[in-house]
Formats: sequence, C-alpha cells, structure tokens
Amino acid sequence: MNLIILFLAAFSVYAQDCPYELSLNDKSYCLDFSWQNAEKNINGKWEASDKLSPQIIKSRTPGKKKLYSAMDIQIWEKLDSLQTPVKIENFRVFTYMEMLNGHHHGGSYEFTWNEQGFYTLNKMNLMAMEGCWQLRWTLSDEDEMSTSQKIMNIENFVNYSDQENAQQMIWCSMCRTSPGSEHKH
Ligand SMILES: [Cu+2]
Repeated sequence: MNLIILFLAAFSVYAQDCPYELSLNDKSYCLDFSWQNAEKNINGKWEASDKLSPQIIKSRTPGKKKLYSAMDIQIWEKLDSLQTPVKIENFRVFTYMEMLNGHHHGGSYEFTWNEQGFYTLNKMNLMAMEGCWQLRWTLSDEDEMSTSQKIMNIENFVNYSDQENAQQMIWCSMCRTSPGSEHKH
C-alpha cells in the first residue's frame, strides 16, 4: 500500500514537470501553459480584461463584451532540468473545434513568440457551439487535423455554469469517438 502511494506521489511530481510531452526530430520536449486574462476588442483596439481565460463566447454577445482567451506557453527540452525556454522553427499551437455534426474547423487566434522567452496564444475566439474546442500543435502552415497533434481539450470555461461545463465535457467525450471531416471557414 505504502509503495503504491509512493509511486503515485512520484508520478504526480513527474507529471507536473512535463505537463505535455511532444517528440520532434528524435528529441522530447515538454510543454506547459498558463491561462491569462482574456482580452476585449473595443472598436478595433485590444484591451486587457479582468476575467481569466478560458472564456466561451456565446452567440449574440455584443462585440464589445466578447472576451477573447489568452494563454502563455513554455517549451523546453525534456532532459534540461533548468527548463530553459526553447523556440522551435515553424512550431505553432492553434485552436481547433471538433463538432458533433462532423464539421470540424479551426478558429481565430494569434500565436507569437515573446522575447521574454515564451509563446503566447491569444485573441482566441472560442465560440459556443455543439462541439469540443481543443489545442493542437503543428509545424505545418495549415491548421488541419491531419498534420497536427492534440495537446488537450479546452474545458472548464470560467464563464460557464457547472452544468454547462458538464455538457461541454460530454460533447468532448463524444467527439473523441467520431473521426468526422474537415472544412475551412
Ligand atoms: Cu464549431
């Protein structure tokens, strides 16, 4: 019993060290992320809000009230215990939605490298739809399923009720089982 607890404790520490692992050119990298405050677009100008991401944007939300989600993303070589931030050529994280009706599609966002040494994925327009928003990474120019890999589903929206978040999780679990088709907006 004690051994099992020790093992689980060791595993959870390890898992926190490398929240998401990706392999590239025979090298392993770790990716970690932290949600930031969402942004608003007021008459074409971006402004910080006091609301944490992720924020779902419900249909008929007036333009000035829309909250666009933002996150910081750090990447380092898995074997580097100092977790020195690295920049990978052509690397991109993007938002993507798998829909229950099978019409999967990308979303709008901005992905940039910040001179402070991390990536920023912001201005994410996460519209409320019958489907599952997710983050995927790619080296390709296109935001497509076939040339990318899933990092995670976006769940637990800050502005959803517990019931709405539960519904969202059900949709995400349903999407995992159906391959569907891709189309561009
Ligand atoms: Cu959709």
